Amino acid sequence: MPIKVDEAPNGHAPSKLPTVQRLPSTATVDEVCEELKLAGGVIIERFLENEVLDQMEAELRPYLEADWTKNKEIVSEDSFLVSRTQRCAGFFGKSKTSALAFLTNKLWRGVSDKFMTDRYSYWEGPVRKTATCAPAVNNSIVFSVRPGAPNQPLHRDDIVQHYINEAIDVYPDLDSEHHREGCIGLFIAGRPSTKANGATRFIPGSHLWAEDVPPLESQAFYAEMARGDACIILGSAYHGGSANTTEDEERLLFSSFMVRGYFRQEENVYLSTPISTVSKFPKDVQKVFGYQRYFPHGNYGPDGRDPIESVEKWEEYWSCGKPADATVQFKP
Ligand SMILES: O=C(O)CCC(=O)C(=O)O
Ligand SMILES: [Fe+2]
Repeated sequence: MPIKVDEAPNGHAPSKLPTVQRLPSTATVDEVCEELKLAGGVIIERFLENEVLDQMEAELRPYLEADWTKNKEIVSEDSFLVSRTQRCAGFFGKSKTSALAFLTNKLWRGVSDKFMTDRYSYWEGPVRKTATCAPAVNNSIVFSVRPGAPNQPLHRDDIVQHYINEAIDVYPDLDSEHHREGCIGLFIAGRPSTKANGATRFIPGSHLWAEDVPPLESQAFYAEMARGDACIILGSAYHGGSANTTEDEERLLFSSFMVRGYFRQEENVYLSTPISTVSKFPKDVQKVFGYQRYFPHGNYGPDGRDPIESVEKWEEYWSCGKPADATVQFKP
């Protein structure tokens, strides 16, 4: 029997889901945070200027085109790593313009600080102490989603932090000692993002749901954006890239997440033990240092693969050399 508009087998009627707001880039940190607390996602119009986007694209296009030139189809067995999509992971290391555009943006830093700064109280002997932990960059990936790319399954990005969410009615006060969110993401449209060319879709209000509630396609809102608009989304909100049904449009999306700063090893082994030293260790020792993937989607290397495969090639990766056969034009 077809599902009526107001019914949903997961208990969240589409008509009762919150409305997603579009705010101007002059909105305050508090205004953006309020919308995120209500809907789990918000669109910010005219977030980046065309000149900055042009420069970001020029710096990153060669990396996107290199693999595409080698394999026009890029068929993926993994439905999460969508076919006909070229990704460039770690683009902050390859495009200084991009790193600074994201990480010096006061609105993004303000909002991500609000959601990701962790407050924690504990005993040290008889003394009750409180610590705060600032967020850190979780990832940076640019997606070039080509015609023919299918839907990415709806997912939460806090699966990477193995988060287990409980159902809540109202989002916690951001200055309290809560740990609701593992990460928060900023998607910037490098080209217009439409339902037809695969705009990110997400389920408004799903950031309040328990872990055992499955997402439904009928609940999704498509975050259509003009070039330069942005979408901020909580790690607990169900979302995914969508099918590109156009003949000739590329969906270009710059994406970066911030994570709670304690999702890492206590000692910064990557600074205390140079990679030139680690690369001479046996593979098993390299792995236990931290050069190994975990699932889902955790700790991938600079090319998106298991970092254990990259340790020996560290000089090649760290030089960030542009691929020699790269072209700078998008061709569908
Ligand atoms: O392609 C998109 O719009 C989003 C991609 C995404 O959510 C992911 O790869 O985790
Ligand atoms: Fe995602």
